[in-house]
Amino acid sequence: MRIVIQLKSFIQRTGLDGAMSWIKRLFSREVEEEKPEDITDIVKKAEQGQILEYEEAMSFLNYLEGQLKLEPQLVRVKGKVVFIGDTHGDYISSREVLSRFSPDEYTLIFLGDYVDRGENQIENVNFLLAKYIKHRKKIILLRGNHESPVINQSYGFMEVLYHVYGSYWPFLFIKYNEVFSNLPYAAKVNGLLAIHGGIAEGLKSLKQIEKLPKKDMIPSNKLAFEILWNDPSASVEGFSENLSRGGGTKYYGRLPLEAFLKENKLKGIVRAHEAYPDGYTFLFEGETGIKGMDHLLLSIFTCRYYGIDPKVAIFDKDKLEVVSL
Ligand SMILES: [Mn+2]
Repeated sequence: MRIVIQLKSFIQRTGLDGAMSWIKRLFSREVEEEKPEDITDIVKKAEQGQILEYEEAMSFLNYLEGQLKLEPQLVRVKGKVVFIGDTHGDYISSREVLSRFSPDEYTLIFLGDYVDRGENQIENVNFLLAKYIKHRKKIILLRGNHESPVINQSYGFMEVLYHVYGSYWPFLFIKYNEVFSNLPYAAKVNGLLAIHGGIAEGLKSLKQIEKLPKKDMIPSNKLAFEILWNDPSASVEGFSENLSRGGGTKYYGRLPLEAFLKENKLKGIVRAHEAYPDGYTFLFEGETGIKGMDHLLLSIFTCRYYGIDPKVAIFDKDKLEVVSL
């Protein structure tokens, strides 16, 4: 409305030609303002493991937030994949994954928990986010339970931001968590479902995952919360409260997992979230039709900070192989 009034007074004062050149100037200015910032150099820095300046980190994260908002909550993948478990600031393992498994050949599905605990949390998460920007569709970063401000305020990440960015830390803490709250919850590849913790009580169909809200920071959605937190257990039948983790987290047994797989025509589930001594474990013996996987569930861990030999799983068509990193 304001523009219309200004335009009328321009036409009265300068005639139509003057008004037209004013409109052109107005539009060229608006186009210029909306032009996205060139973050190529920032992405390169992040890829090389260099710590970003505050302004650079903000541009990087704003760009990522815009992109991740558009990702579906359940990503569908085809072809050869590598599953990578928790990395928790283990920048060495993340680099090793990218140097051994080229995104030109494999889709790399990271199962969440990029920050907290480890020595290089900012380097690790920025490196993975930079690779996500560079190899769109071939690097999938799922959300873990540590991609939440409720958790990463207490397990290291918030403190690291404070040490590196001083008084600017709160802005980055919020921005990182806004980015995290837009990460997808699951990926489906050739009959396998990749997800950080596992199935949730009340989760019957993949459609429910697709419909989970974006930007749920805590998350407050019950299904989303359990997907990120729950653990499998051979000693429970259905679901039972997980007293060692607490806070409403649960164990899920064979029966609900079998029902979920059958309902959704899935062969099995690949998840992370637990640090097994060998870096992986199979649970719930059963027929999957996949060579190398005679159990319904694989749990994988890819962080070397627990005295663990980090593992990844390579999955190609009907064959799965767990290898040391
Ligand atoms: Mn976890």
